[in-house]
Amino acid sequence: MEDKLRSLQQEAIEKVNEAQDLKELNNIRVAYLGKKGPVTEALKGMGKLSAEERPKMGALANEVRGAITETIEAKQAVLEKEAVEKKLQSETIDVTLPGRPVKKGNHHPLTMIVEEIEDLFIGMGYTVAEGPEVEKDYYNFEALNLPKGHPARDMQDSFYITEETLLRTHTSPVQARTMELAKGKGPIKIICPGKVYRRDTDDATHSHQFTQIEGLVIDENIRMSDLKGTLNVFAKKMFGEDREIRLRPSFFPFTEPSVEMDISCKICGGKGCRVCKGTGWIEILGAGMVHPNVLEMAGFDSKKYTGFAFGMGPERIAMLKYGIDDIRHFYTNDTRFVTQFGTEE
Ligand code: 2NL
Repeated sequence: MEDKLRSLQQEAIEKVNEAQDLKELNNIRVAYLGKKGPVTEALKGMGKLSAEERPKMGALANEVRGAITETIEAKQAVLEKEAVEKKLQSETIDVTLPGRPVKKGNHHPLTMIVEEIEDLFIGMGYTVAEGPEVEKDYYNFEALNLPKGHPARDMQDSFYITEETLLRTHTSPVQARTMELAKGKGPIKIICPGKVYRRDTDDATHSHQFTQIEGLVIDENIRMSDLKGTLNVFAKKMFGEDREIRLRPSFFPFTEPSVEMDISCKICGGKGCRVCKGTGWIEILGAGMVHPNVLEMAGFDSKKYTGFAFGMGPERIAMLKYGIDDIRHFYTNDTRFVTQFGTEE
């Protein structure tokens, strides 16, 4: 029995020393020291021994058990340390590695143009006003000197929802609402950006939904020269200090007199080219002095107050500024198009 216990001890210690991981070590512990293991079995068989041998063998069995346990504990400490080190190694983060690039989004070119125009007018003391896209016939047409039956409000050109409501065809109703809220008291100095809708067949230069920016100034003694000065500042800030402007007579139902503003063509310097269709000038916006009927309908005394208004299409301005040849690019959401214009976040 003594030999058996000694060889068990040696065998167990050898196996413990060869153990590769904690799981294997635990298996060895169960195999040698567990309830059904050989050491326990040997202790159970002590009953058969003589009275002198029993304490000797008992002490030996305890010594063997103690030696195996000690070796297992020592090995366990080593393996645990190894396991922690291995984990630390595998989870190490190399902070010197270059990061994965984060794809930055960028503003839509139309948003950029609209914000640029807004900022320009905010800089001249205007505030931004917004209003509903589903609009009353009254604010979209009637209040703007376009009574029922007027040719410019042809049913064919607008998206009517009911007889009295439609998708706004311009942002002017925002201005009509602002004037009404002012209850006949100036000044008003606003810029109105937003989506508008027309029943048009989409092609390179037409869209059934597009953007408009209109401006309105009402006060005592507002004159045509104020309009011209304002538009001149706008044109130069937007298109370059070397641009010239010219005003041509035009017609809008809500302004009298009405004008259209051109800027000198940057491409050819005024000599005439494809972009300006040989004229040396490019049309940018429409404007005029607010029609007395429009002022009166909104509750302003047209003898005391005068005003000017202007309207432009940001798509057209973006197309000119960035050389875009098809208005549909703005709405097809192709990121190859959108990402070409600056990289603001
Ligand atoms: C254009 C021309 C224009 C206006 C818009 C306006 C608004 C009120 C009163 C008077 Cl409430 N006028 N807006 C005036 C002249 C021209 O737009 O070609 N837009 C793209």
